[in-house]
Amino acid sequence: MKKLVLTSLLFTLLLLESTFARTVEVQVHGMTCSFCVYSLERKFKKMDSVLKVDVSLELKKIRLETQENSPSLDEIKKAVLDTGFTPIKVEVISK
Ligand SMILES: [Cu+2]
Repeated sequence: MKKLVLTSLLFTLLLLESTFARTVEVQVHGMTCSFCVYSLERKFKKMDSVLKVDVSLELKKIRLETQENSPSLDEIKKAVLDTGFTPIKVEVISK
């Protein structure tokens, strides 16, 4: 019984690990209101490899939880540009 619990716990941890493979933060120029936030959220939510989107108007930052190697940092930059904003800095926070 104990072994089963440990095994399932380990499995859950592994699953979480692969679900949140990478956190990326993007500093964005040009965000001024909640519509800006909404359009960026919508853009990234459409991407299959993006698991979680968090846009902060206050910090002018997008925080993404993505798959390990996708989307590429260039694709992230392009998505921000396509939405009408300027990506100032794209960095991988954790992997
Ligand atoms: Cu706006």
